[in-house]
Amino acid sequence: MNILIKGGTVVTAERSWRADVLCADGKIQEIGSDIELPKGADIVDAGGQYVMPGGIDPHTHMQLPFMGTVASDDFETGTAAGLAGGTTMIIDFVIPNPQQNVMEAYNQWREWAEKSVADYSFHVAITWWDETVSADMETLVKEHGVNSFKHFMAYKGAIMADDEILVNSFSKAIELGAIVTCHAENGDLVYALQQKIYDMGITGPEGHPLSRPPEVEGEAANRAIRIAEVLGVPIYIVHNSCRQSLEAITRARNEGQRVYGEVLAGHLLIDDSVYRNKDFDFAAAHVMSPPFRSPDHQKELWHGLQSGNLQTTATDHCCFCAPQKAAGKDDFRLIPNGTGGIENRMEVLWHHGVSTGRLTMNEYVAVTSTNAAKIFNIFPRKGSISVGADADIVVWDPEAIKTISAKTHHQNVDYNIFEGMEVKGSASNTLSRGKIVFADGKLNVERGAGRYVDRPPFATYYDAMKKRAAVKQPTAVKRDTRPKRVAMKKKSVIKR
Ligand code: DUC
Ligand code: ZN
Ligand code: ZN
Repeated sequence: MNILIKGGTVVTAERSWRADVLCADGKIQEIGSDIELPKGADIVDAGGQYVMPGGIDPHTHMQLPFMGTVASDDFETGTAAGLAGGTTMIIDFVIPNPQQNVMEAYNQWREWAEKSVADYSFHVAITWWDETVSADMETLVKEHGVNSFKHFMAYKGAIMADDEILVNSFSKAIELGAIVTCHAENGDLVYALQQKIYDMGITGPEGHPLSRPPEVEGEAANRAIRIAEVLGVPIYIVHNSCRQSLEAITRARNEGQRVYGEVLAGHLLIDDSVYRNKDFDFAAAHVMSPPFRSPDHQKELWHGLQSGNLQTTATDHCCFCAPQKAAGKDDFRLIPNGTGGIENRMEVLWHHGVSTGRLTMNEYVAVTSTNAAKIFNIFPRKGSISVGADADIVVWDPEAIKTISAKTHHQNVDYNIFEGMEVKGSASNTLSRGKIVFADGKLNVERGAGRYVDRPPFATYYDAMKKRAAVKQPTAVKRDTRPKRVAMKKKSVIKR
């Protein structure tokens, strides 16, 4: 089926211009003025609207088995909710249990994701280390289109990666041409603080942010960045929530290090007062890690996005319903960590980013789509409106007004962290590889239509880095260890 998107303004990360866009066989076939409607093609009237690359959410956890339960949005419902909000691709995470064979976990996640209705890819978490993990990293990069490995510096006793694992995994990643990513929180500190706060008698959700102060995040971000610096590997810090981790990123970037930072829509727009709400269900619904922060941190995060020190926006979409959250009714440490947001990221960022003047439309496209495509090496196939790119497109109505609510959202969860927020601007039509999957407020998706997206390694950059690293290696000092007498004798021989 061919689709002609007619009369809109195309907005990319670089520029905006009036053009029609013709999609055929899942790709963008032509961009130009007054393209004639091909025979049999459908038309999308984009008059007065913007035609942008579909959103890429580089950080989601669909149906994640976590903290004794499983995230409620699976790959089908979660990717469908994304399409309803203009997000056409996710990068989710394979998270092996410690000691679990990494390829086994990868294959398990691939199977779970087969029901996706939008395109997807996987970062793979390194949660333990031995020679088989190293070999599996190689197989994943060389044969399965994985170019990013994730490290949880928190969740001690479960999936936490200590410094030894970071060093081993980062070293392997640079060898393979992969990027490393980190959830930056000092897991030992979190563990100790959780115990201390619980022992003080603070057992409710208000204990959650107290056990994970910003310093815990800043320390871990800085540590990971410095380890990456020494080993020469590019690093991406996920869900920066505070000034401290942003400072660590900014400092390293100013020094010329290849460091990237992600911020969640939730961290930009929701503050830590939610944890002091007396209603357990409400407060627990907001328990995620790192936690929501005070407004002064939020202001810094916006500045990070505006300055370019943070390049991507995500959601960490990982939903748990009230009965699941109730596991931590008497102990905040047992509340499953996670919140949703994939359906609303594009609209809340437009409303609070573009409409407030914090971001230009082109910057908006960069931080919601294009930068993620570039950092994870799938640009221009994804994240662009260009001939030959996948026709993952959102037609954006800047005048549409809606109030976000769990009553009307498509996410499979019983609350919405943006509940009651009125936004102006939202997706009117979403195209996934050239098919209209959302229009007139309705989804029209097909289970299993989403495709796995291979992400090749970063060969050129890494070859250069390896050469630079080789030059930087200290050369061994050659010493004449022979007894002095012999050396003297030789000297005299040479003289003659
Ligand atoms: N943080 C969450 O809140 N949930 C899933 C994993 C994570 O790091
Ligand atoms: Zn995380
Ligand atoms: Zn996450």
